[in-house]
Amino acid sequence: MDKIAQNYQMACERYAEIGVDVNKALKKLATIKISLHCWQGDDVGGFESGDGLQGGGILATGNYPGKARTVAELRKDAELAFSLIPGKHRFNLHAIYLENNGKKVDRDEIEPAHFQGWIDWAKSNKLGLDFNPTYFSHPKANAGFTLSSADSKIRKFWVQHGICCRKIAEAMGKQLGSPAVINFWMPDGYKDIPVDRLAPRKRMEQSLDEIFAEGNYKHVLDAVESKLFGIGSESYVVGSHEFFMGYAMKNDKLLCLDSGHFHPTETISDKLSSISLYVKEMLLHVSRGVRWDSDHVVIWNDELKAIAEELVRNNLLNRVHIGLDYFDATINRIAAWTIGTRAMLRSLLMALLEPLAQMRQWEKEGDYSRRLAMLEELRSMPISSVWDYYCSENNVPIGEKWIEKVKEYEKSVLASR
Ligand code: RNT
Ligand code: ZN
Repeated sequence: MDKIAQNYQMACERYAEIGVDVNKALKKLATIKISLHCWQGDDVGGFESGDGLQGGGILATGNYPGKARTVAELRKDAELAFSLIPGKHRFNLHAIYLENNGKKVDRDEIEPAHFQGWIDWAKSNKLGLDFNPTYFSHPKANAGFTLSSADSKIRKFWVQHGICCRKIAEAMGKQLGSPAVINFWMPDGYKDIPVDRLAPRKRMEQSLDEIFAEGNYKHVLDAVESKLFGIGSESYVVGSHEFFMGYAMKNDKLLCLDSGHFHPTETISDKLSSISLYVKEMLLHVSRGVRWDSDHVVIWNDELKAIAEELVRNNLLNRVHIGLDYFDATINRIAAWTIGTRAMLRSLLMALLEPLAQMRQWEKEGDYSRRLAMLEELRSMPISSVWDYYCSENNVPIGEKWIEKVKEYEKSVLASR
């Protein structure tokens, strides 16, 4: 028996002592798909015109060399990331990642054909696809309002964009045999104090209603994402948490919770159980807020652990779609994908390795001492032996060895970009 298998054996015995079946946990883990966000690969630039990220209340900082400049490069980079992450997952595209063959195609004209290359690529890589309309980096978004614009021409333009995007998502979901989650996030808001907080929200509601009234799609899951504030929308964001929670509940949509979109001490982990009572499905944008920024690379911290615990403990894994959302341009972008996804999966594994029934029993009986003691002990149980075994079974590098693969690629491919 090799070392990995030996350590795994010992870990299984240790977990069995506290009543946890490791094999069962790994079987469950293998069914969980994470949606990797394409935009970490090129700092949210897209392939519309080559001008890169503009406005929209989000900002990618850093200029680490080697970012993907073409669809082909982005696919190659993503393939490397997927080869370093155990399991089969999904890829999450934005509308600005279309293939337009050098011709300008405006956002209200995009079609499934512009994403057929992505669909074919996903099929051959056994990936699911998710999608997002892009309501930023566009002259018609410069005034700070899109779907809630008071200018009816602008509002109509963006409604049409939403309609086009749902058609594209339907093509993705249908051809790949797995529904595409399409997430609506609009940056609309004011830098300074507005005197009419209601009118833009009414227009936003109307626009969304118009978009969702079009088409009867069977392979699309519509999600709406809230935000507290953005760069340039510090005082007011039209699509606040209350706005979108209400919209999702009323219209039977998925509510998207981005972990970087709340007050600094407010966590999304505590929201999942409550929201699960009122909306059927949710989308997560797992991210990491740091001071004003909502988009640092996800790491295995307490909030990530807590999110995974809530999903597992409340049996939400089949109702919550897990996507990642961050963009760091100061480190290797493939490393950024890999670090965040491996952290998410390890958190889920840790949550699956809890003696839940036992801890719930203690809680019911009021034995909070045992509950707290076990929660502490669980942190240093041999999860890494289980994780290493899982990686080896899935033919991906063990431990920190994946970094070497990224470094080799950096020398052989990224250096010449
Ligand atoms: C922005 C939102 C949104 C974007 C992506 C690119 O604050 O989180 O989800 O990050 O759509
Ligand atoms: Zn987000």
